[in-house]
Amino acid sequence: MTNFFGDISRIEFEGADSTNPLAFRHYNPDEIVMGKSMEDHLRFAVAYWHSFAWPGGDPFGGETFQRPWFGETMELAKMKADVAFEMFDILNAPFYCFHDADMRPEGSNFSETKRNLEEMVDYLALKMESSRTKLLWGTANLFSNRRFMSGASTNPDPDVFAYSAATVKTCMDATHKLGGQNYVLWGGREGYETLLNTDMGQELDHMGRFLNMVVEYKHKIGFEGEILVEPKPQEPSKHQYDFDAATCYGFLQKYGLENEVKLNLEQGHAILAGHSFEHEIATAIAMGALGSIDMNRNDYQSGWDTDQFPNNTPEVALAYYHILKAGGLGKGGTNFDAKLRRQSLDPVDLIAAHIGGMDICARGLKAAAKMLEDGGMEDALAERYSGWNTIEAANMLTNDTLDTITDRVLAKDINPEPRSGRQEILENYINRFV
Ligand code: XLS
Ligand code: NI
Ligand code: NI
Repeated sequence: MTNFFGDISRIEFEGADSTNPLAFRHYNPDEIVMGKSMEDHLRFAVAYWHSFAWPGGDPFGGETFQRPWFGETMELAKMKADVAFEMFDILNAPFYCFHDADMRPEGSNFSETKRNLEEMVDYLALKMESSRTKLLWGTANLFSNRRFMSGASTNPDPDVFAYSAATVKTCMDATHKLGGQNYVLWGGREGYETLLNTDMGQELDHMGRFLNMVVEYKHKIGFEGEILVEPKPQEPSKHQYDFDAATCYGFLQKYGLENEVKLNLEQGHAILAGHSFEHEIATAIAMGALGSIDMNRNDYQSGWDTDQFPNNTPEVALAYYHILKAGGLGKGGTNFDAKLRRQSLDPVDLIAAHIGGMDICARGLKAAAKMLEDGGMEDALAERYSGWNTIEAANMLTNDTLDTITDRVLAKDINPEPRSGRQEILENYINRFV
């Protein structure tokens, strides 16, 4: 066993008045909120990559973290896994998520890389036997290695398409073996830098075919988790094909996958797309495609995917409001796809970041539940749309035609009067709960 975190022991819930920096003030896993424990609502997951594999670089400088497990050997990969499970235990984390590349060293060819992954999967399976932390999702890193610089399934080179397909198969096998509840595809470099060298229609067809093979394989191996795609508008590519929830849903429909694939929505990606997080969540819910969330935010000034831990209760509360109203996260969860700031070098910073994120989400969840229990927003909504409860209105959505509607407008001299949208009153209402 490693002892990276020294004498930091299991983080406990101590209540809102606690001044202990290493305690939860709001996240009380067993507390029942709307008939379900907080733990079961939130389903927190630690992201293996940012917490244990990210070296603290930015565009102007490299590694600041210098973790003892950095390096491409199996021995170091196992040390990294040991430290990861040490932290899962300290946080009492119900889930974690990984990319293949976070947990295994790259081999000299595909077959060695595959072997390394399989050996690490066995090692993780062993660790999971004595841990309560389960796998929320696995995914393949098809964007860091230079072979993927022009995309994975959308690469003009069919050998990269093949390499990517084989990689995703091994990652789906790994996820299945570790009991993963979902499998995620984020289109890292599935997009383009310039149309001067890009056949967009062909690339989209390749991506559609690729995702169809993923779904086929899921059924073949009996994987019962959800397949999720993760929208993001740009970065690393200038234009990414999975721009936002609506774009992804259109893509899924075009390739016949709308009943097979759902969405993993990330708060920071919503901001990059010029949306609010709740816009993306509400869009996915309207399409029946909500899968899971990555609850890491961006800096509003930098315009960059800064992947910060959440720290804004009102924002998080509105996200959970929509999720709770739609019946919850299902097999999904709340993944912290979040990085420390690069000056936060100490092991305790990693723990504190997660405590803060979990507490903010817990506050948001409780606020959202109170709003729903109070019912003020639903009443206001029901009232705003109440005109649709008449037979005449309902007929317009079923039997009517433009002709019959026009006849009615003329016969009844329909002359609509605008009504207030009451936005400020509703904003003040929300303020009572956050
Ligand atoms: C990057 C994405 C990535 C996915 C997993 O911006 O958020 O971390 O969640 O590949
Ligand atoms: Ni992201
Ligand atoms: Ni993400």
